[in-house]
Amino acid sequence: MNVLITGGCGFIGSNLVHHLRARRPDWTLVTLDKLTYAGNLENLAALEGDPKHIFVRGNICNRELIEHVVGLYRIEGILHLAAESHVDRSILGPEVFVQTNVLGTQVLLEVCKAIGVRRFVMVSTDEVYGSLGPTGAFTESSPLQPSSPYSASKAAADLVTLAYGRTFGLDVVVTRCSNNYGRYQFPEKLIPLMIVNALHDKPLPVYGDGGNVRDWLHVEDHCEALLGVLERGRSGEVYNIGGGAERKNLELVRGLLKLLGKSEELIRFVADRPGHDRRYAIDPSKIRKELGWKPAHTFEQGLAETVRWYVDHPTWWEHVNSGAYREYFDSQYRARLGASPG
Ligand code: NAD
Ligand code: TDX
Repeated sequence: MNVLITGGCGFIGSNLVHHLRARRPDWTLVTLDKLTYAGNLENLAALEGDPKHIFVRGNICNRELIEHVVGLYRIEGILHLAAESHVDRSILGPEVFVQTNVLGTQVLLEVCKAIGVRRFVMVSTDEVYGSLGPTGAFTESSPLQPSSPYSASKAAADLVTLAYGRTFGLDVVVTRCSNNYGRYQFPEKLIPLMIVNALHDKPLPVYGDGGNVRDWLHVEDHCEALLGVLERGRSGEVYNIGGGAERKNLELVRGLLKLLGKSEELIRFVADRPGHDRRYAIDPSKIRKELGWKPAHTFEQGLAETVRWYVDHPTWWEHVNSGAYREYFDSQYRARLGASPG
């Protein structure tokens, strides 16, 4: 099978490329990525010289390019992960989120329609469902109530995808997963940011009271689920993918400090994220029942391995600890600290 992975130099995308290479060695994999601040070609360095892996630098909004790539490599399946993915950035500047996440997805769907790609998998997020109270979990039929410009753009892309299935008969599937963790995650997201800051004895900014809950999914488990959906998911369906590991942010940050042997005095409570969803939890019964998928990693073991990976690979992330990135993180931190009620 010839598969196009959009966003294949990002966190989940690059883990997915490696996962597919190991699980389906006879497939031809084409990675298409714009290489924004979040994309890193180094993540795929191990595939250099692999005749069955092709890298194309490009923007999913460029229809001519996408048409050329899909035609040239006779693409049969698309795993669509390219996106602007950080909620805080979507609050600072929503425009590019609509451009890439909504319009870019529609360009890909148009090309699938024009050229006849066999299957399109839209990788979405549980954030499209909004926020939960203290109990319950999102199912595939939970209403869409996105809170941030990021999650609204993902919800829009999901709906456009499903509409192309219904209206034009395209074979589309949408997946909605919970928070991923693992190697290659850009250190603006909670887990890697806290690790990098703690390693430099910098403050760890916890938003609000730290009581927000996320349901953590190991990126390898997510990749295995995506392979199952690509091969066996039912057309026109939505599949929720969750790790079954709900943790309060503060509890998680304390756990990270313990693993790193650092003091809890590094924790700083800062102003909350506007529109901050209180709790996410996924009911993964559908994908379990239909595709036999379940997570293979426990959170404790997966987190310890992730911490070890960041400790062992400072060259992968140290560029974010200086220059423009560090200035951005520090200015965000100062702004939140200044706005904090406590
Ligand atoms: P990421 O930010 O690490 O990677 C995104 C990749 O997309 C980067 O390599 C970037 O260069 C590329 N990209 C951005 N704009 C592009 C464009 N216009 N054209 C081509 N490439 C472009 O994101 P991630 O965390 O790996 O997330 C991957 C996907 O999974 C996203 O669609 C995201 O919404 C979704 N998702 C992520 C999580 C999570 O916990 N990280 C959870 C649920 C869903
Ligand atoms: O410095 C921080 N302090 C803090 O308390 C950061 C960066 C985050 N947080 C909190 C906010 C959230 O409650 O930690 C939680 C996780 O935050 P993020 O890592 O920014 O992830 P989240 O907003 O939950 O979104 C992630 O999961 C769903 C991904 O970034 C999305 O792409 C995905 O769709």
